[in-house]
Order: sequence, then structure tokens, then C-alpha cells
Amino acid sequence: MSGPLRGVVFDVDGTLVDSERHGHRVAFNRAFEAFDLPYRWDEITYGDLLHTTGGQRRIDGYLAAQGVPESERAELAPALHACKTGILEQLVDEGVIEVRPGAQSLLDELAGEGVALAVGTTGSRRWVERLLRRMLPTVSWDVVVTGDDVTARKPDPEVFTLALRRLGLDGPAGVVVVEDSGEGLAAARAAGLCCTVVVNSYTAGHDLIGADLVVDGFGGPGPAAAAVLADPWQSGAEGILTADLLRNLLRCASK
Ligand code: XBP
Ligand code: MG
Repeated sequence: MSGPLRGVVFDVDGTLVDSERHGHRVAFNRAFEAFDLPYRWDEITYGDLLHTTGGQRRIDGYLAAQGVPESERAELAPALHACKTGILEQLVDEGVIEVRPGAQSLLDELAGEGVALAVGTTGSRRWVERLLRRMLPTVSWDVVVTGDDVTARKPDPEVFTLALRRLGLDGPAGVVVVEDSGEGLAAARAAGLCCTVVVNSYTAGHDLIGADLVVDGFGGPGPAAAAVLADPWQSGAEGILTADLLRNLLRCASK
């Protein structure tokens, strides 16, 4: 048994849940429709837009690229984002957003071992809390940090440094971040945290240099095993994320 694993901070979108392609993107498009605007984000376009974290910033950046003046955007972007957030809550209630396979069993294992569990997401608290309640009702989170709690979003480390502070931890030692994207990885590294990246169809092509481990899922026994895409520490990862594997990553990374 390697050094103490004090806490694990989980990203939400693209990590714990498969939310972007059929959740957020659909909600953004329905908001554009509700405002009688001609914009529609197809699945490929949305993949590029995901590099701008935070839904309101994503809308604002897109509107700017369409030539919408700042004076108009200052009102339109927040209004569109509020509308989108309401639609996303409906999609959460309809069960459109699913938990990624294997995530629940890792959360249960960590909770069973008394490891602190935190959320560190760029998403808005309104839908994040609703989703955690509905999709992961048995998980008792020690800390939930959302985009509403920070001034700077990923790749800025603020989400993770705030999560550490709220966990009452004096630093990154003994803490692992589980992320899905290049922006999330950059934020974790900027906070000095060990980071495992669980890629999805939108983030498999992201720049993930510096990750302590890259897998394509949380994995599980037999056919549910995840592929290990990068294991710079030769941590012995074998297709399933476990508490002991995260401990081993910490041990390797702290050498
Ligand atoms: C990724 C994000 C989020 C969502 C949109 O979040 O960038 O902003 O795409 O949600 P995560 P909001 O850090 O969990 O990967 O519209 O609520 O911002
Ligand atoms: Mg994410």
C-alpha cells in the first residue's frame, strides 16, 4: 500500500458524465432557436468550441466570431446562457446525460476507503447539483466547486486550488485529479496536482502531454476494461481505475 491518498477531485463534463455532445450542445442549440437566432452547433463544430471552457464564454466567443458587436453580446450571451442552463436542467431530468461506465464503482471504492471526494467543474452550479443528485445520488461529496465559485476557468487552476482549500488540505500532496480534457489537465498541473485523464470522443485528440495516466474509460472487469493510452510512470495500469492505482500514481509522481 503506497502513500496516503487524501482526496480525489473529479471533473464533471466529459469525465463523470457524457454530457457535451447530446446534453450541452443540444441545450445551446435549443437556446439559439428560442431566441430566433440562426446559429446551430453541429457535433464537429462543438468539439472545437469546447476548447473555450464555460458555456457563457463559449457563446460570447462564438458570437464575436460571427461579428456580433460587444455591446450586443454583453446582454445576449448571459441571456442565452441562462436559457441554455434551464434547458440543460430539463435534459438532466429526462435522463439524457449518463454516468460513464465504471465511474460509480470507483467512487464507491474511494468512499469505502474514506478518501475525500470532491468535484471541480467549470459548469454552472444550478445544473451540476441537479445532475449529481439525480445521476449519482449515493455519493456524498465533501466539496463541490463549480464555475460559479471561481473568477477564472480551466485551464486556470483556480477550480482545483479552491477545491483543495475547501477540503482543508494544505497542498496538492496525496490528491489526484480525474479529468477528460487538455484544459482540465493544464489546470490540474498548474495547481501542482497529479492528474489522470479519462478521454472521450471529444478529447481523445487533445494535447495530454504531462498527464500521469491516460485511459479511454474508468474500465471494469473483462470486456469492460479500458485501454491505457499513456502510462509514463509504468504504473502497471490494467484497464480499470482503482484506488490502489491512483495511490501508485501518486507514489510514482512524487519520486
Ligand atoms: C466543461 C465546460 C462547461 C460546460 C458548459 O466543464 O466547459 O462549461 O461545457 O457548462 P468541466 P456551463 O470543467 O466539467 O469539464 O454552460 O454551465 O458553463
Ligand atoms: Mg471536462
